[in-house]
This record gives sequence, C-alpha cells and structure tokens, in this order.
Amino acid sequence: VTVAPGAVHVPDWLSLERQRELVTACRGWATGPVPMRHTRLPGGGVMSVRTVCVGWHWQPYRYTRTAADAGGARVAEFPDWLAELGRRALVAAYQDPAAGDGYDPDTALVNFYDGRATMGMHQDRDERSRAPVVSLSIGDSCVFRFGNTENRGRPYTDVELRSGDLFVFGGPSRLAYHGVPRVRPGTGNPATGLAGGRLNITLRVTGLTG
Ligand code: MD5
Ligand code: FE
Repeated sequence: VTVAPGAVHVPDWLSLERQRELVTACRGWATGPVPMRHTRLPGGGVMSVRTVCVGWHWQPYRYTRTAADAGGARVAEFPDWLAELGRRALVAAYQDPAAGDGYDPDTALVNFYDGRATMGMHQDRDERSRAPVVSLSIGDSCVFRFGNTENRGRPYTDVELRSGDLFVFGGPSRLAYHGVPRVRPGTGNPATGLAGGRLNITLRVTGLTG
C-alpha cells in the first residue's frame, strides 16, 4: 500500500518465526554493553520510548560509535543478516527485484513502547545519506502518523501498524514528519516472544565512516 510517493506499507511482511528471531536479537542488544534507555533531549526532556542502537549510537542529534549517555561502551556490530533483511524489505516494498541493490544500512534504532509511550512528530535528518529507512513493527499495534515535509501539522495520514508490518520511507517521503500518537495495549501476539508493548526497528544508512 503506497501511502505517499516512496512511502510504502506492507502489512504482515515478517513471518512469526522472523519476528521471534528479531525479538531475541533485540533482547540481546537491550541487555548488552549499551543498555536500552530513555533518550534525554538537550532541552531537558526525556523520550517516553526506550531505545537501543546497533552499529551507530544515536543521541540527539548525531551518531557516534560509543554511547556517551549510556555507559560509554561501543555499540554492538551491525550484523550482515540485518542488512540483508533491509535489502529484502526494499524489494518487497517497491516490488522491484533490484530495489535492494547497493542498499547497505549501517545502523538500527530499536524503540520499545510501553502502553503509554508516544513519539512526537519529527523528521529524521541526522543521517547524512538520504537512502530509504526500513521500519519493522513487532508486538502491540499503534497509530502511526505520516505527515508532510513542511511542518508537524496537517495534512497527515494515520496508519495502523501491526505486528509483522513493514514500512519503507524513501524518495520524497524520506524527510516527511512522522510520529506515533498512540499504542494499543494488549493487541500484540505473545507467540512473538514479546509479552507486551511495541518494538520498532528502523534500519538506516548514516552516510558516516569510521
Ligand atoms: C517508530 N520510529 O514506530 C517510528 C517509526 C524513529 C521513528 O520515527 O525515528 O525512531 S519509523 C518511521 C520513520 C523513520 C525514519 C524516517 C521516516 C519515518 N521518514 O522519513 O518518514 O518507532
Ligand atoms: Fe523517526
């Protein structure tokens, strides 16, 4: 389902088995050398989601290899299997066997939402590359708000994201404002290994080296 040019929603793309594998991998990262934590914003705010990063560590508003705000350790290596999953995601979303060619994501942001967590409308512009972002959802459903490239307000489209859904943001949609105004507790599938809450994994290309 194309929501806007370059923005494609593929419901139920991840098999249950793949969702289980991702939950296990995220548990490992969340309890690794860089623990999952609530990101602090420079203005003094604290994000309601909890985040752990892979490959590069995101801290508003830049990427580093070490987690200065979460113990200082180096973040986990970005695994090849996750980059391959990203390429397969682009092929599926854009229905083009070549859509994944050359796509080499080097960071993943893993966000965990409890029933009260939300994400305000924002753009993702800390990456130096404008390659697509691949978003994978597991667990409780949410309302995902996909907006315009000009401001946080209308027009926007609300999309229900469920466990196993894929969303790709590329082309003109890469810099669209977006957010998560609500999560729907109790709508997940315990067979994923996630008893409650929502997990969102975004694969990105930072455009950084080193
Ligand atoms: C989430 N995550 O469900 C959302 C969905 C984030 C974030 O927004 O920054 O971690 S992923 C939606 C997204 C991510 C990156 C770029 C664009 C959309 N976009 O260009 O529209 O936790
Ligand atoms: Fe975002």
